[in-house]
Amino acid sequence: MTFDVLTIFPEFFRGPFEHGVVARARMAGALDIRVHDLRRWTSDRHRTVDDRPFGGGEGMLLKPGPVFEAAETIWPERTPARKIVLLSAQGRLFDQSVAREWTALEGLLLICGRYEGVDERVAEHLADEEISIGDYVLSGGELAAAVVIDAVARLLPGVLGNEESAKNESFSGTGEEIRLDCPQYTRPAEFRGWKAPETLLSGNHEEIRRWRKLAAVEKTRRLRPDLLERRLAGREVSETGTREAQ
Ligand code: 9D3
Repeated sequence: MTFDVLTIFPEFFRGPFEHGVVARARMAGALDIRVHDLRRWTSDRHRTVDDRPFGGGEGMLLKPGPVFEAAETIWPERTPARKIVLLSAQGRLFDQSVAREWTALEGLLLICGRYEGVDERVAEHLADEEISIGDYVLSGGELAAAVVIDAVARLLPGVLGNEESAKNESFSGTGEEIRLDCPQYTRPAEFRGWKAPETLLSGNHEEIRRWRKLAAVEKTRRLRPDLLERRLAGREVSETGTREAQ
């Protein structure tokens, strides 16, 4: 799968994808990440990518011209297996079910918003989707693009060494068992007077299994009661523990 990123801060992406799972997957050829400097598609002396909003108001917006030109150069052809995504604070919420859906794509082109936003014609006439990673204010789409790439890339075949480990974790499982991972402990068995649960040291695998299930449900109730309430309310729930399109 190929990820193309369109940004006015291409240097931003040096760090996140040069380490860890994504870096190894890249070297193994399981995925490709190409970062493009939006200013490459400007033609004026100052390489202008922004302008003032019509009707007045604070701040500047990304102009549509360079964004459209860039997208049309990067992908001269549109196909259903290639999605153009605008990252913006107004977008539909990104979650694990969206990440899973996108693993089926051949390519994702991620457009990083900046300044006060992006000319709306990008959302209306260029992007297939407008996506936010959560209800908080970032200063631009770059961190969000890195989050989306990480979440999708690690689900691709051949990316995680262990194909199973992507499944047995928080936010997966069937609609019957929506809960977070259980609490986990490692050595030492006692640390600063705090003991690891005895059951986990007992070697009784049946008891360990029951303890883990109970501890996971309790922790979910404490930190994410919303995940359990969705289930009790009997609303339709996807394999990821998130509600599907309503
Ligand atoms: C505080 C400014 N806002 C109200 C006037 C609008 C606004 C403009 C630009 C809010 C955020 C941004 C920059 N954010 C993103 O481009 C962004 C984002 C985010 O802020 N939160 C969650 N996901 C994303 S994806 C892109």
